[in-house]
Amino acid sequence: MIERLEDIKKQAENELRNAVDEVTLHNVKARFLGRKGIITEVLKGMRDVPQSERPRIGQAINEVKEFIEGLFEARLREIKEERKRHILLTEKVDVTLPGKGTRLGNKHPITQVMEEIVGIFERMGFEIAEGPEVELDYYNFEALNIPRDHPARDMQDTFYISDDVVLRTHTSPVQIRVMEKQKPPIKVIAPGKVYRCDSDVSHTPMFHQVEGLLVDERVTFSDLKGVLTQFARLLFGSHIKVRFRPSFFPFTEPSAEVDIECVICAGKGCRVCKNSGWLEILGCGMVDPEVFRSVQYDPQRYRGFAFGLGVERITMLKFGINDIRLFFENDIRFLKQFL
Ligand code: 2NL
Repeated sequence: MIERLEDIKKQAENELRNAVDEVTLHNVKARFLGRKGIITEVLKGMRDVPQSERPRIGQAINEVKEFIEGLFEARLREIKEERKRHILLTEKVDVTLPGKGTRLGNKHPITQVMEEIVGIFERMGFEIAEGPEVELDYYNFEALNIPRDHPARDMQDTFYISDDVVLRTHTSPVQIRVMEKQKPPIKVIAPGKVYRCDSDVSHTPMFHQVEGLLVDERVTFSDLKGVLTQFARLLFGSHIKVRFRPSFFPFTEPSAEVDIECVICAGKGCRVCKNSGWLEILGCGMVDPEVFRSVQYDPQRYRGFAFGLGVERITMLKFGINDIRLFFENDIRFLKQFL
């Protein structure tokens, strides 16, 4: 019996020392100490041991059990240590490597130019006004003296929500709403999205506009020329040449369009300026008395000037972009060129 125990002890020691992972180690332990293990088998053999021998044999069995348990715990610690050492050696981090770097985004070019334009007029003392994009036909057309048979009112040009509701085609209705609520002096700009049923290289169904309105007693066309000339110089540089060319709008009289010397060819004539040497940047004029009557202002007492510009068009001129659709494709390679 004692010899049998010596053999078991040697065999267990040999197997535990050779186990290189936790699973094998646990399996070895189970084979010797488990409920159906070798030691349990040996204990069953105690029946055949004479009474006088039992304490001695029992103690010997316990010693082997404790030896196996002790060695098992020791090996388990060794295997865990070894794995930790292996991880530290193979998975070490080189903290001196350069970082991945976070790429910064930037504002959309339209937003940048919109903010620049709004900023110029804010510094001149204009207040920002906002209003609904889904607008009553009354505010979008009727109050602006745009007649029922005007082409802008055609289904082909305007998105109709119903008979008397449209997507605003300009931000002028915002200014009509301001005049309805406030008495002169009025000095506002209305930036925002506008909608027209149109789509090609220079038109998209949604685009951005900035309109401006100044109303007071004794406002003149010279005031308009001064404000808009200064605006063009601040936006395109103080050297830029500006001209006012007669035009027509239903809501202003007289009306004009403002051109700057072509920024592409410096006035020599090219494709962009259609060989005229000039580029149109905005439309403007003195507020038509009919518009003042719509908002119950006395046209004898008050004068005003107004203007409107397309932000996409100005941005294309400023950055030399030839297709308006690039603004709406959101191709990161295009957008990140405008930092
Ligand atoms: C253009 C021309 C213009 C206005 C907009 C306006 C607004 C009120 C009264 C009178 Cl409330 N006028 N706005 C005036 C002249 C021209 O826009 O070419 N826009 C892109």
